[in-house]
Amino acid sequence: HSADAQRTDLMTITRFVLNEQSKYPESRGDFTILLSHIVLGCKFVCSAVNKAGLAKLIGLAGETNVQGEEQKKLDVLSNEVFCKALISSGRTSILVSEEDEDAIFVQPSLRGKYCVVFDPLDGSSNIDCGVSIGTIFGIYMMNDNHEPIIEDVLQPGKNMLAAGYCMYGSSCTFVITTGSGVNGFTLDPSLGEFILTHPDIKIPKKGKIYSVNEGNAKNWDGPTASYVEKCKFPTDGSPAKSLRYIGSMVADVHRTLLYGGTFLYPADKKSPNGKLRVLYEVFPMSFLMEQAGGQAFTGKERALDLVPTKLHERSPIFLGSYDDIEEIKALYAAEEGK
Ligand code: P6P
Repeated sequence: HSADAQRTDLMTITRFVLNEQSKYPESRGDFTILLSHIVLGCKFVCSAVNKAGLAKLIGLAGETNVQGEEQKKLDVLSNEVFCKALISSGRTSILVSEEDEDAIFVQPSLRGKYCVVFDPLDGSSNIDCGVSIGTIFGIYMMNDNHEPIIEDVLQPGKNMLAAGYCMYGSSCTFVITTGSGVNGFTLDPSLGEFILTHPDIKIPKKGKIYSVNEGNAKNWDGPTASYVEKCKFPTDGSPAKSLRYIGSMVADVHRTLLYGGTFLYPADKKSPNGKLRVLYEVFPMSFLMEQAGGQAFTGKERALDLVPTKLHERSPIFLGSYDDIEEIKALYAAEEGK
């Protein structure tokens, strides 16, 4: 391609998804319509997050704004935007949000064949210091056209049709899998379009980075403690690994996907199931990792094989480069064998 040709051959997320859809002639475009509503939600949240800092300056966020209206907290606002966007798409029947204790059952006139699980603004405690945060989502097909019930959402992660995240950082990056690889798009604010910037992302087979909150070290179990020890004091003469921990899952996972290595939120004595939620944090990130050639492990089993029994249940998670996760699995297997 000449530079001009590349510049004019803009692969937008809309074109990309339509190309995907054309692979399924029988498709009626429902998924494409659903995804376009998710993308719209991300564009809105991106704009709101970028203004949050300014809003703080002019007294908008958290207090009453110049019009005397109560400024909504960003995570509440994001949740409302995604719920409205998903319901109005007419392609969903059940929504599960990190912000809502109960599932949302869409009114019959707007029901569609998908269930969407999402964290509208993961890591929102980091907003005020400008650390990257993100939206995480997963999409299931309804079991069949009966009256929607909660069991339609309590499916193992391996049943997910699609998963992704949108990271609100120095740029707005949308990463998605629909089961045939992982692709990354960057928002061009001048066009208001997500442009394909990271085609067919593959995670390095091994990495030089580990990512975990070392502050929990005193509560870790044996295998986790042994793995982290090996990262810091390798016994095979290899160089020690670097620790990178942002404390915002989308940012830590995005770095792991692009640079390789591992991201861990292990179980510990205080939280036997770790901290991260199965449906809208563990499953989507595990699906992406496997599609990029990596692995995702709970300490007991492949993360996507887990069958959730409650909407907001948690699970320990070890995800990242294929070979690095093999090491962790071996440490847990040895522990089992004792
Ligand atoms: P800790 C943010 O609150 C979050 O849910 C994830 O985004 C992040 O990976 C994790 O919690 C950080 O938890 O206990 O290390 O502060």
